[in-house]
Amino acid sequence: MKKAILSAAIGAAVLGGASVASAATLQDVKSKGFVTCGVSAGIPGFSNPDDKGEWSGIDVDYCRGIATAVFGDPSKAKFVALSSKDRFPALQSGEVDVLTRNTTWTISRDTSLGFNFRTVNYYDGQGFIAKKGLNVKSALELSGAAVCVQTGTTTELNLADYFKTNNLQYNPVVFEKEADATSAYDSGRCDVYTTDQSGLYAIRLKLKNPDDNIVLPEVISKEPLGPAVRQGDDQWFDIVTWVHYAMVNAEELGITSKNVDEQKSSTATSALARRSRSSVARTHCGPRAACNTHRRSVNRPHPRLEAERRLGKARPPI
Ligand SMILES: N[C@@H](CCC(=O)N[C@@H](CS)C(=O)NCC(=O)O)C(=O)O
Repeated sequence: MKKAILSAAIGAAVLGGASVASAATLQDVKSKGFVTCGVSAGIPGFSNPDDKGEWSGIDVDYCRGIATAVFGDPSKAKFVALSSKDRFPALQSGEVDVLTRNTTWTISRDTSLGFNFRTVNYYDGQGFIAKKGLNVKSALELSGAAVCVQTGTTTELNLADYFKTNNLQYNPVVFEKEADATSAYDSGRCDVYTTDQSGLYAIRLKLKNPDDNIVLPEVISKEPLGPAVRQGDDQWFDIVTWVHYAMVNAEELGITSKNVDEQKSSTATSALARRSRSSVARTHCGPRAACNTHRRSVNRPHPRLEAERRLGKARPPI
């Protein structure tokens, strides 16, 4: 993992002068010797344990990124599998230090539940999966359907809105655990299953006959997913936020776990110089003219950073 920039991220956050009271999570994490992240129990691509209990996925990588920022060691990340319903109490109570779990950034979670979100790492949207044998081509043909859905989600609320708006009847079959919802759908207890589209494709992999199932074309909601922390701990919030940006920037600069040490020991200091040696630059800068065009764009302020500078803080999506 991108140790150099992740260490720089935490350095900046700590030197930023956070008060002792607001440093609670970092101190707790340091005293116990690992960071605890709340993740989904098994959504391939986000967080999924293999037969040996080894986790993988983007949410797992985020947690390892935070562990690297704090300890310089990605193995100091521990994962707690949380159902949709359990994830918020787990963060509120301190059972986990951060939710790096496919969780939609909403106004109520950001305000009344007492959490802070600042970055989106996956733009999702809710959809439906159906058995091909049902011969349904559109969600608008689902009137009267039994719909498997997981409780404690935005999914449940969007489902009600969508069917009401379109004057359709439905029977919700509600589960607390994703595994139970998936097997109920697979065994034919529901006609369709609804969740974020990413989740539908992940769940399809777990079905007995994945190819017998089709994801319908409608995307009925906007689900910006991102990490969440408890309100009231600015220092920890900054660390989690800048782990995100460090990883985005590393990707833009072509810094990977394989070349980070080489990049770190280099005498060149500017992002421009780093980029010119990165694989991104080598791929894109063949002829000199093309490189020059590329470099001019690198010298301009990044639109996102420029917008954030003007706003003072990134605005959450509505
Ligand atoms: N993005 C929605 C839904 C997220 C969600 O929890 N999806 C389910 C279905 S894919 C899930 O991840 N379940 C995994 C689990 O409970 O372990 C939300 O934040 O409410």
